[in-house]
Amino acid sequence: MISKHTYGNPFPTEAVVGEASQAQGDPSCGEVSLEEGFRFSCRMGADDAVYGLGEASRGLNKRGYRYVNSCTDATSHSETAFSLYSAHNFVVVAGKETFGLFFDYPAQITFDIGYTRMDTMTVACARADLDLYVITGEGPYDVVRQFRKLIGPSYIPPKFAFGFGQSRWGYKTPEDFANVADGYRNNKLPLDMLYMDIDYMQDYKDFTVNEEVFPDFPAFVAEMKRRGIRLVPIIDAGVKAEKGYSICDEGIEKGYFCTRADGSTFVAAVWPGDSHFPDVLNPEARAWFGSKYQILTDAGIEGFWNDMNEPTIFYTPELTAQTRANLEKAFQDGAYTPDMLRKPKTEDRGDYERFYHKTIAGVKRHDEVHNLYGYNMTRAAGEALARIDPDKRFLLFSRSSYIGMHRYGGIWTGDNCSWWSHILLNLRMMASLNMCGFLYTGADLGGFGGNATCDLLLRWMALGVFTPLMRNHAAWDTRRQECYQFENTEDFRHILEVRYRLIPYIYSEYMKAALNDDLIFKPLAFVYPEDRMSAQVEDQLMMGSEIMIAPVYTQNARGRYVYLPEEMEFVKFLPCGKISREVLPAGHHYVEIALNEVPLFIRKGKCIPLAGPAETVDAIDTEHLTMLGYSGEYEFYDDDGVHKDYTDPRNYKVLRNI
Ligand code: MIG
Repeated sequence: MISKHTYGNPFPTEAVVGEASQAQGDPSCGEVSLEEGFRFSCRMGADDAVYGLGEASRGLNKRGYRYVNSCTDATSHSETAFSLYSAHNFVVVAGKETFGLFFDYPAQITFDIGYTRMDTMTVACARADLDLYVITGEGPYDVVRQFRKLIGPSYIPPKFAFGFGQSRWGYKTPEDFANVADGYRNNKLPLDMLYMDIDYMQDYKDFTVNEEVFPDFPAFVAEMKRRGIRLVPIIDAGVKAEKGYSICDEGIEKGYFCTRADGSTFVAAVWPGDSHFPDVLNPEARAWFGSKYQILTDAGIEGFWNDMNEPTIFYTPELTAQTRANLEKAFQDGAYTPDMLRKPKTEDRGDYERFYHKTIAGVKRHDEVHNLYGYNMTRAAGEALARIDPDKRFLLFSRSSYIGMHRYGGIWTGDNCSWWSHILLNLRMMASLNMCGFLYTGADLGGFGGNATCDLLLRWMALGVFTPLMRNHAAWDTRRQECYQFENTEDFRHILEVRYRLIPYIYSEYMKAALNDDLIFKPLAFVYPEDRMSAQVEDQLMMGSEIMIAPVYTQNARGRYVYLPEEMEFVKFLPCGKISREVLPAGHHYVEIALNEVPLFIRKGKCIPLAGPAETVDAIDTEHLTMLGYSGEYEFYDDDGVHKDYTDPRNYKVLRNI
């Protein structure tokens, strides 16, 4: 049951596409106060768990912290982080009473989940203009599934996007890319994508390619594709302010950029220097900005990643002027302290109050609709790509998002670090993101910031084997971490080989989840609701309907403890190409897992398909699959991975393990 409680005059975020009955009065699961903005509170029982929030720090169970949903260019994803890049305002309280809450509100909103008082959850925002959806059901899984129906179907990428991708901020020239391609191909390391970070552009100008460096870009794209590698360029939110740059000129002429209060075009510095921000909340401007992606699809590009779309702002002229004035005054007053030179935190800069959008609900100051920017930038691309080639799927993912964006693209989880704790964070986020509709997601394997070590990357990739987006990405100033940079290339080859052998299964589970508004990754408690221990497990997930994953995330560990809610077959992919299998009874076990092994657990009575090794997704032979696990049947989904005829009954096959 879903009821919708409307307060004030909500902004049409277009997050919800399904039906909910309009309720009168406040929800019975908590108390609403409209005294200062909006505030919802409810008591939590000692054993209640709280799930959801999508991209957020900390555990699967979100209890015991305060999360500020305000899309932020988050430089550190530590336990202290209140805000990351996205705002996913959905939680499920699971306990004696179980209910889901979606706060459809486009600006900053705070979830205090047992932070101020351990037994109380309070969700508060500055304006009482929102729709609150309350979902009741049989348990947390049922509530999540109803929510997923409410927000509409998840984005479906092309099949090649399930291959492995290599990325690094700092690849600049065709030689840089060719060297990485050689590193993979010459070492027989599977690879489907190379990501192009901002340096491919001319002066960081969106939809341009540095023509001196890439004199014949379409030929380069085609040559890479001939080697089985798709190039995936980045697009940033900020458009360089430069006379003569057609995107800038056109946007100004048509009034498609965000404006200041006085109507002048808003300017702020990001990578290209002074930049304008496409007003993606204005449907006309959104269509215009989206149409520019065709410049690159015409060159043969089939996928994009959208960055800096919180939007990130380095400096505004206003902030610079104000800082200077403050400093001068402090010098005069003898009150200068060195920390005055430090840039204030995003939330203290006031930049989001300096510009405006022309939305379907009238002119809005940016801070009132802040959390919708990345969503609508990616929607611009998604809608445009569907116009450019209606039958074809494109790869598309974003850094910032709001619920609703999951219909247009995936997300990656941004600038993590080469930390062991971020392997665990990656795992937990997968389930939380799935609850909010984001199925095509993954983290920067090996870590974006900091220096990866060989063992960290191996362990992290053994988790990445299961994430739909499997990409190794790092910052320019870190140790190189492509899979051929370490002494034991064969171990990386083995892990990648396991990924490609599992792609038929991963793709099948992805498609079934996307087509049925279901989850790929679930907390154990969703599948074993009667089992008290399952509710405690924070470092294992159920994947699809057949398997459980339990990555090793501790340095120098030879294995890990794992909890089995029921009998399962413990499977290890060994580097020699063999597979070890052992039936383990329900309960706690210590399982040994070497650095170069990939573990998974098959649920009792279930089986999964397995392909032979391949170096690209296109080369996977799905006609000759073997089965792994218990004897039984598996419902296998497959299609050409390119077009959109998902409902063709021929896409489903029953595979038997005898
Ligand atoms: O301010 O384009 O999260 O993946 O490599 C940094 C450079 C901008 C942030 C992205 C990261 C990317 C980087 N970008």
